[in-house]
Formats: sequence, structure tokens, C-alpha cells
Amino acid sequence: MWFGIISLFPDMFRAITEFGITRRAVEKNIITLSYWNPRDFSDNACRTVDARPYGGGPGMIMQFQPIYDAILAAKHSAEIEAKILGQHALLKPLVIYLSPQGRQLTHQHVKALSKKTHLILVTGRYEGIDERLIQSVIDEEWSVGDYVLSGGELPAMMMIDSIARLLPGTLGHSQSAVSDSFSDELLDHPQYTRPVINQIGGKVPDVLVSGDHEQIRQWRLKQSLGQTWLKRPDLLEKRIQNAEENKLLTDFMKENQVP
Ligand code: 4GS
Repeated sequence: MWFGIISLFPDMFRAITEFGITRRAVEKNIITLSYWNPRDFSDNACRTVDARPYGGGPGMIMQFQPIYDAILAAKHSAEIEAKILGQHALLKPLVIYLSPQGRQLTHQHVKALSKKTHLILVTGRYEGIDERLIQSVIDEEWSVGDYVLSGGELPAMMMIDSIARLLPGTLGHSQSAVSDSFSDELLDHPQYTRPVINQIGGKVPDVLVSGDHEQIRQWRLKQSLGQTWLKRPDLLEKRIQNAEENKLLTDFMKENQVP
């Protein structure tokens, strides 16, 4: 998957291209990151990209022209790239702006985005970008949560990271992405590893060392349902539950002394 990144600080993306699973995805050409710095597209000698907001107020706004031209250059490059790969049906990359005004990103949205071949991610600094960019060249606006950051780079990296791990070949174990939290709209069940008894006497639940795979599956599903009910009841309300899940959750509630 090809990502065109519009950012004043492209070096920040080394946080994902130089470490861990995302680094491997880059090395295996599962993801490609290309950068367009609005500063390189500034039309003045001082390479200015920001200006004071009309109507007054604190802070600076990123100007239309440098970002607009950077997006056009990225689009052009995406189309050339798509043609080389013969992806004629997908010549139009989606242009995404990361901002707190966007829809809040969830695993379901990440899954949908992972089907695209080309994404252009626009990252803002200062108080944001000129509204006319959003009206003319931004296709979708996404937020990573209801809090304010100093730039859109971290949200863009979060989006790339969460997409990359869903792409075939990125994770070592092909099952890992499927069994994670949210893949089935539930929180993960608790996990344990060696030793069976730790240095403060904490024990691993017997069922997990029993070798009975059906019992383990039921325990994990029950824990997923129970932990979701305890910590994120909103997730359960949106979800359709089958008969087995109903029974497991009812048992969990009883065992945890709730009417
Ligand atoms: C977010 C967020 C964000 C907003 C960028 C103020 C600098 C900042 N972007 N999800 N200007 N939350 N962006 O806080 O996406």
C-alpha cells in the first residue's frame, strides 16, 4: 500500500519506518511512504507556509497554496505509481486530513481503509489548515480521539501502523491480527506466559495449562465478553450476541457477583 505524506516534519515518520513490525512492512514493500513537504512548495523566498488567521485570534494557520501544490504533486506521483503496478481501476488516491474535527477512527474504519491501494495523508501543524483545502481537496477527515495534539503526524502514523498490520505478510503469525481486540468487536481476553507461578505467588488460570482446547476457547470467549462488559459496555450494546455468548456472559456476571 502506498502512502503519500504531506508534512512539515517528514523525519518524524522514522518512528514507524525504522522500528518493529512497521519497519519490516516497509522492508518487504508491503507499505511505501513518500513525503511531500509543504515548505518545498512555498511560493516565497522565506519558504513561509503559515499566516495569521482572518478575523484575528491566537496562533497561525497553514496556508492553502503550499499544501494544495504538495497534494497535487503527491496525487501525480500516486497515479504514476498505480500505472506502473497496473492498478488502473484505482488511479484516484483518497486524500485524508487528520484532525479533531474528523470522524473518530475505529478498527472497522481501519479495515475498510486497508482495502485501498493509495492514500494521501495530510498532517496539519499550528491551529490547522485553511478551510478551503477541506472544501476542495480533502476527501475524508479522521480523528484519532477527542484530545488536541501539536501536529497531525502522530495520528497519521497511528493510521499507517493500524492499517499495515492488517495487510497480508506484515505479521509473522497470520492469525494474530484476527484474534486481536476489536477484530470481533470485543476486548482481548487476559493473556499469561511463563512461569505458571510468578515470584509474588500469582498463578495462571488452570484451564490455560490444561491442554483442553475447547475449554480454553470457551474461557477466552467468556473473558472477552466479561472484560468488555466491565470496561466497555458501549461495545456490547452495538454487537449482536449468539446463544453461546449469551450463556458465557451470564455465567461471567454470576461469577462476578452481579444480579
Ligand atoms: C488530531 C487528532 C489533532 C489539531 C494538529 C491542532 C495541530 C492537531 N488529529 N486526531 N493542530 N486528535 N490534530 O489533535 O487527528
